[in-house]
Parts: sequence; C-alpha cells; structure tokens
Amino acid sequence: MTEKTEQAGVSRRDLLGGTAKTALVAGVGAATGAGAVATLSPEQAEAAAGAKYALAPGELDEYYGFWSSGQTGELRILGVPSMREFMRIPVFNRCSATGWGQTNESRKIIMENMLPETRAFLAAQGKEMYDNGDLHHPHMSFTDGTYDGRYLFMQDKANTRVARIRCDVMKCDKILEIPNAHDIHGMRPQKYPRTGYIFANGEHEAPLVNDGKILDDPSQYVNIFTAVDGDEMQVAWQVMVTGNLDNLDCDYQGKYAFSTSYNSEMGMNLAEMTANEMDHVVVFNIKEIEKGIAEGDYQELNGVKVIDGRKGKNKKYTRYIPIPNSPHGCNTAPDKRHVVINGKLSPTCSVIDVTKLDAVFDSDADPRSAIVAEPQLGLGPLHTAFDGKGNAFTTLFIDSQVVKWNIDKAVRAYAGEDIDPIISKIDVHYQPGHNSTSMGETAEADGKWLLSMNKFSKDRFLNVGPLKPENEQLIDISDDNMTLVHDGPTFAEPHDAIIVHRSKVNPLTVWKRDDPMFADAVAQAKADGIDLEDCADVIRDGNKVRVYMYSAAPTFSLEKFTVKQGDEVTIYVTNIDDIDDLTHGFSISNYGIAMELAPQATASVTFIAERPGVHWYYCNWFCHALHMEMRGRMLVEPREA
Ligand code: CUK
Ligand code: CUA
Repeated sequence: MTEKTEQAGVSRRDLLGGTAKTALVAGVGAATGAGAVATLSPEQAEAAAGAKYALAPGELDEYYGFWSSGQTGELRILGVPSMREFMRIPVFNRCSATGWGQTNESRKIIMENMLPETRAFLAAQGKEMYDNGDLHHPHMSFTDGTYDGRYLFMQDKANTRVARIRCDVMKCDKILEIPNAHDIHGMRPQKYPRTGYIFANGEHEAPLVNDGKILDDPSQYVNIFTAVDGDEMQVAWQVMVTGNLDNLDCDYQGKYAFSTSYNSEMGMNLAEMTANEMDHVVVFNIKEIEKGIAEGDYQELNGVKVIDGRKGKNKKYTRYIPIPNSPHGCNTAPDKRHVVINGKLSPTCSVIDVTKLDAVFDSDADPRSAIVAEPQLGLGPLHTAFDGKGNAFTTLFIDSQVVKWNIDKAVRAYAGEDIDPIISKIDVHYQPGHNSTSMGETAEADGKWLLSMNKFSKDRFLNVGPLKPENEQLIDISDDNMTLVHDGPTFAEPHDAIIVHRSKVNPLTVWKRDDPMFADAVAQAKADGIDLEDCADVIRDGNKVRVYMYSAAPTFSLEKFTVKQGDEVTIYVTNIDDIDDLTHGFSISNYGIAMELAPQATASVTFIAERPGVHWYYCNWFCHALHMEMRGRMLVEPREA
C-alpha cells in the first residue's frame, strides 16, 4: 500500500451499513412518509402570501438580515422580507472597494490580536495577513435575552478567529485570533444577563501544544472550548474537552452553554468518526468554570487559563449527554427552557430541558435525564428555528424539507402519550443547512418569517456555469401553513443568518469625528500640527512622507504632491462632506491602492513610492456630476543614480 492510500484510506464499502448514516454520507436522497408536504406553485405561493414579502420600490423592510458568507469571509446585510442585499462588510476577507486589508485602520484591526507564531508564519509567506476566512455564524449581542443592537460577532473556521462588528457604523472593529484551539466553528453570544461572553467551539482536535513534538498520536489530541470577553475582545478562559465541537448555544439563565459534538470516538477518518451509535452534547457549567479559574484549577498556555473538562475528568465543569450519532445544530428555544439538538445522521432531534441540568451537575443524575423529547423528524436534521408559539422548524438536509413540529407535543410523546408532534412539512430547494426565524434566537421570537438556507440551487435559476449559487428561500410562517414566497440566490456560501427587527438597529449616517476607527490618524495629524478637516500638506520625516488632504465633492484639497522614489508614503484623506450617502474613494492608479471615504471619515494608506513618474489619484466612489474630474497627481521623482 502506498503512503497516499494509507493516508486517505476510506473505501466506499466502509460507508455502507446503517440507513440515514449511509444516505447522508454517500449523498443519497431518501423520502420519509411522516407529515403532509405542502408545495405551491410560485403563483399560488404569491397569492397565498398576499405578496406580503414584495415591497414596492422605496418601501423599507421590517427586518435586518445579517448573513454570513462562509468562505467569502465577509458579512452581508439583507432586508427581510424583500431579500434585497444592502451591504457587504469585509471581515476576514480583503475588499477591493473599501480597502479593507489595505488601509492602516483596517490593517491594525486585522493584525493587532494576531498570535506571534502566525505573524512569523505569514512573514515567511511574504504576507502580513491571511487573505481568506470562513465565516459561518453571525450573531448579535444580547441584553436580557434579546438583541441589543451593539455588536455582531462572527467566527472564522479557516484561521481560528472571532471578530466583532460595531452596529453603529457597521464596520469590523476587532479580530481576535484564538490560541490553543483549532478552527473556530460554532459560536454564540451569551444571552443572559448580557453579552458578556462569546462562546466559541474549536472544531478540530490537535495536541494542546501544537509545536510538532506530538504528531501522529491522536490519543494526545484535545478539543478546546473558548469563552471570549465580548467587551474587551480577549480570551477569558478555555476548557479542554473530548470530541469535535460543532455548533453551540447557551441558556437564558446565564448558567450553561451547550456544544454538539460529533466524533466522540476521536477518530481520524470517516469510518472511525461515525463508528459509534452515540455521540454527545457537552454541557458547560459557566459558574463552576469561573470558580475553578478563580481558585487556580487550570494550566496556563499561551497566556490563557485552560481548565480540564474532558470526559471522565472533573465533572464540576462539564457533563456529556449521550446523543444519537453526530449531532450538528444546537438551538435554544424562546420558551427559555428547551434546547434542540439536531441529529444529522440520526433522523431525530433531542430536546434538553435546562431546568433538569442542575440535578445532573449537583446530584450526579444520569445526563440523559435532561432529555425530555426525541422526535423522529425525517432524514438529516441540521438546524432548528422557532416561532415563539411553541413550534420548531427543523431543516432536513437529505429530505430537502423543513419540518414544523410542536415542542410540547414532542415532550408528551416522549413521556408515552400517543401523539404526533409533526405539524407539517414543506419542500425546499435543495438540501437546507441552517434556517432562521424572525427574532427566533431571542426571547422575542415573533413567528413571522422563516428563512431556509439551501446549499444547492440546481435548476432554480438561470445556469451560470458549473459553479452555482446557493438558494435561500423565504417562508411565511405567520399562520398554520408554511408558505414559500421567495427564492434568493447567494454567492459562496452563507451558512447562517439572523433576522433582527429594525427597531433594534440604529446605525449612524455619517461618522463622528472622534471615532476610535481613525484615532491614530487624528493623533498623528495633531503631532504634525495638521488640521485634518482643513489640510493640504506634505510632511517629510526622513524618508517617511505624510501627505494630508481632504475630500469635498468634487475635489481633493491637494491637486498634486511630490515624493521621491523609495519614500515610505502615508496618505491621510478626510472626507469633510457631511451629507448622508456622500462617500468618496481614493485610488492611485498602478499603485494598487483604493479605499473608501464615507462622510466625515478619515482613512489612510501607506506604501513605498517605488514607481517613478506621474501617477493619477482619483475618486473611485461616484459622488458628483464632476466625479470623473475629482483627481490629482502624485509626482514621484526618480532615485538619483
Ligand atoms: S454549520 Cu454550516 S450548515 Cu458551519 Cu452552522 Cu450547519
Ligand atoms: Cu468623489 Cu467621486
């Protein structure tokens, strides 16, 4: 056997055996009989929905939708119910339009909490930052169990980071690389009393000190659960656990967090990872962990206090509730009591009653005693959302359906009553992953809209070549039927979205001049004796040159400036226009430079003026009838021979 086949030795035959497991792993669809399937033609759907979703031009949506973008690495803002895309906020990616990753302001945010070894690794690649990210989960900060409009938080599975967006300006202001953990996947803000913590799952296991001394010895690998302080954006503590952490949520009491965990086997290939009939949910006892940290029951690694919460270790901190094979989604219901664990390879969802967890921790009761329902829903349950009226909506990946079911009925059926918790099913197109409902992950779930985020669009849109968009479908859930009202194609690859009532979000229309985003530029200008709002200056400081100008439609305050070849040039531009929506840009041709200048913002960029000659800079954000004329010259004197 060659080394190659040894490393990737999964035969198709290993996958056979089991039903849902085989179907899911091998990508084979199958139908289930339970529940009525409601499918309407688009015309019927529109009529049935009373075109509630269709907003006339100029009408505003009732909800903000905050969408992840998966491997694109940005966050997107859409309107619900119109599904119109409003904005893209670069986070882990780089952005040609706004200069994210290029301006000094964004470079500072991207790099200030980068681990030293990452800095060194990237330097060896000739880079200062990663170019990619994998943003799956966007969630808003909470106060008292509902959204408070302060921040959005999101993770990066690709490069193990957690980031924050300020909702007043809708820009990322912090990116934190998480030490010790590998590949942050599930992530949720604390719901109560406030955020508070951001809980983050390290998905992949590795040696705790991953410096190469331990390699192919999986018995020494661990997984890491992290609590980030969402105000300071620093790691608060970590817990070592058993099994790959997938998704997570927390309760409305501020006591517990829950992580689904597949691969409790700690297997290294597909057959090993799916061998056991049961995996588990890890329950984290937040108060006990805080106490353990305070009492010194931790090891410190990379400046972080790490508690041992592995299976069979300290039972104060964690409990492992057995759950059928490979659970995926984890969703706390707005009733503040139930947490739905989505089966993925099992056709069931397992429902935890949080009021039964104290007994599990205090009196060592069987962890399964906290399970109060386990309804059979269909094939491939991945994620669940809620309407605030006692009902749950679960995506069925393999069945390409969403199933609506009643939590109370599921609890009664589990207790022995002869009752079917399934209310109805609807076909979605195709293979849904996450779903979300309006305000559905808060105590204020309002049961109006359900979004099904489908991984495949196949035949739903004009063919755009082998790479197809996803299809995100909007479903009216305001009455007993689920009515499909809209298809929304999206580019790679939103996993998750939240639907936030517009009353919760109130962004500024122009920047405040004392904003921390450009405080460094303000401080440098002050040191140079420059008034940023009334400047047209070039300051030479050895071979460092600082160029100050402002923009006011349709001009830059400097129509030309001169530097020398090889100078390190920093250009500060302040947009003194203070009118809503009057954004300029600053781009230097053939220097690869472009940045956004929203009203009242300052932005800066630094480069080496290595290309001699005449180089035009111009406004690259259409701002005025004389936008094309909004330009100037950078004159770069050649180096003396
Ligand atoms: S995971 Cu993607 S469909 Cu990363 Cu939230 Cu379930
Ligand atoms: Cu200023 Cu275009």
